[in-house]
Amino acid sequence: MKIADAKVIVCSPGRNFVTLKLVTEDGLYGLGDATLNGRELAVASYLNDHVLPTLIGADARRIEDTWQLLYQGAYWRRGPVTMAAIAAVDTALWDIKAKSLHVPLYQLLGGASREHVLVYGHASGDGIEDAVKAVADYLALGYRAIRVQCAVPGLPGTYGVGGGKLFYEPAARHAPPVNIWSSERYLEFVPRLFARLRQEFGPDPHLLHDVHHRLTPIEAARLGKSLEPYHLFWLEDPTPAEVQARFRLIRQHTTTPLAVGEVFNTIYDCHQLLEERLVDYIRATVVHAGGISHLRKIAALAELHQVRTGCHGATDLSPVCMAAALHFDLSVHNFGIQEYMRHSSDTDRVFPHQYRFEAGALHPGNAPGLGVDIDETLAAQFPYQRAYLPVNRLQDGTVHSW
Ligand code: EZ4
Ligand code: CO
Repeated sequence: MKIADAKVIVCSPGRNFVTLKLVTEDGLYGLGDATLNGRELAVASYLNDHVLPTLIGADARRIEDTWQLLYQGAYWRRGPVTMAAIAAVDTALWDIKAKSLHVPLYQLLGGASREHVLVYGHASGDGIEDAVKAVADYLALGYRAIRVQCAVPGLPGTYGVGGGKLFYEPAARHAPPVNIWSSERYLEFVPRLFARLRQEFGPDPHLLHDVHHRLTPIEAARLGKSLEPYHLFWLEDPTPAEVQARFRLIRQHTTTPLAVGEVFNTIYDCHQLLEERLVDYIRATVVHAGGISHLRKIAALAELHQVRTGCHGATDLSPVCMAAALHFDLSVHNFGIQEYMRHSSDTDRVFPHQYRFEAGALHPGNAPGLGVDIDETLAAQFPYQRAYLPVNRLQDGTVHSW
């Protein structure tokens, strides 16, 4: 079963997506997501200029061997561009293998470990009462777990405030938007937000919050401690994780569960966090962490240390990645939760998919392979548009993590 054709499809049905399509000599094809928000064409070039010429004629059945060849064979290791490209190849090969065996992918990953996959949605507001209303709307849609972000009084453009839509779109065309940040104001505000939410909704709904890498470890410790009465499902990315040992300090001070890793691209980014049990959920996902093959290794290490998965699933991860993540989520024993931001209707039309939302959960469906396709004719009607993620500055102008 040789790979006969390979192409990268770049389209922008509401936002940019990079999709790899591998076709075998038997006429089967597989898809892989290669989208890296704000740096899309770098991955497209990595695939087109360097990887795809080496894949033509290769055996599509040798998934692990291909992964090792692309990882070790490049000599230059890790990094988001490389790993997104490898992820796309890996995902497309798993799609092909499952299609060739006429089974949904999760059957090849050990079969279903659960009936469906618990997901969380994104509620946000320009003020506390707006956020309360947004959470009520999500509960009415059947969600049982909800991430809540809210504009911090006195700060323009707080992360995660989506303007009442079911998705939050941070990337903007032409130039990076500039947000303004104050950790002092944020730390004073967030406990009041969650106090109000628990007062309104009681103990049942799972509530999550994303700090988006903005605090120092001791500030994060203070926030975790002050949120303990409101028992969050998780507090996400409290501090940047390039230095994994930073999380020891946070851990010494709070029992609020921590989730980290949406920007991780290999097991080497998180082995210490897992081995020292410094986090409770690992957020690495298919497209940015080397595909299904590598993500399974991360999950296996996490399982050893009682850390559960919580795959990234924002709108910039395409329906191809979402489908792949759902097969993974359904199969691994230590699944925790899946992020699920809805896509625009144009995106859903370009990527017809089998996965379905019901009662706060998703199921990947039982079509052979990933259960997701791409309408290439329609995709061609949405050409690439350069876009940038925002940048963040403190009130005095200093650059800060966005
Ligand atoms: O900002 O995916 O938890 N979700 C997130 C996302 C990220 C975007 C970046 O491309 O933090 O919304
Ligand atoms: Co996040």
